[in-house]
Amino acid sequence: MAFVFSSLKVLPVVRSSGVRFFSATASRMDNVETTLNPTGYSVISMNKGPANSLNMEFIQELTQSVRKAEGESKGILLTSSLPTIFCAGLEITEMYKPDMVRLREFWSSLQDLYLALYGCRVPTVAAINGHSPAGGCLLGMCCDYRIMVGPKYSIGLNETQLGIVAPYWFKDTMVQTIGSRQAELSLTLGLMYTTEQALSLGLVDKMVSDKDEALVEAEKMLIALMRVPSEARHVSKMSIRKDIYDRLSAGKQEDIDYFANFIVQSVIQKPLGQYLDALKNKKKKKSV
Ligand code: CO8
Repeated sequence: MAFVFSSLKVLPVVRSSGVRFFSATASRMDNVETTLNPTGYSVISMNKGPANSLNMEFIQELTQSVRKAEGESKGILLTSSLPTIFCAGLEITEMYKPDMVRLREFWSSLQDLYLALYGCRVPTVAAINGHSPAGGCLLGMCCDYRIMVGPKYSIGLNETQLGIVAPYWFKDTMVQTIGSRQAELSLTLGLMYTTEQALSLGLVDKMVSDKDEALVEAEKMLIALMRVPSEARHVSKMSIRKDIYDRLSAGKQEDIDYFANFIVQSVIQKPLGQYLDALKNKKKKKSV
């Protein structure tokens, strides 16, 4: 049995593994729950049913949560409150027949989330407890270490399967994670990998059998990272990540312009609409 501190009240929380997981409730937004663990790190849990798809408001909540956790705690554990989905990537309806003003703000918000997480000053570990396509995979790759539940879930940058193209900063982050050759194969084919495949490619660092185990392993890695002198750890991390981080920081506006012009082309809108229909029809097929 473990305990959750809520408004200074200690509340018991039972975990199926019996792991003692002490935490203090810090804040709750519409779709993001953040708890402060007494070990000193924040657990940021995405909770936007049914799939944690990233619409603009959710993205902004996540950025706020990451920045707050970075300022107020010693590390971040990113996970999902949903049972089988870590994050379904970008909310496709944000990009299909979009309102142009919102589209630009949506993309700017995503850039901010990326920069906040990718360059985060405190250690970040993703406990990927379900499917993690496209933008979900990106969130995982932004973290310093990835633990994924297997074997049944999938992860990858599948953008080309939707008829869209992973932006250069998605691509560069993947190249940095799994190397140029595998990233090229992965992006051109729009591959989704099983947890086992992702592990063998280095797309994730550890495979576990359930979420409780993922949380335990994530805590171990966070403690190890938190023990390293923080400035040296962060400067080392950014010495690897700086080029991608700086290129996007300096080129945000140009990237927004490119995205906004790209996404509205009929050659892009058409397959996107078809993909969206296929997603919706999947439910109808399941129910017959
Ligand atoms: N956007 C909107 N709705 C979604 C999304 C999404 N990304 N993913 C799932 N949903 C919805 C489904 O339509 C469904 O809605 P409803 O209940 O109303 O029918 C609900 O969420 C649940 O989905 P499923 O029934 O499919 O749930 P499953 O557990 O069977 O499957 C998956 C979960 C594997 C996550 C599956 O939903 C899936 O594959 N979703 C699509 C994921 C995807 O392809 N995302 C890519 C988005 S694009 C992106 O992130 C980067 C874009 C970069 C743009 C660059 C342009 C230049």
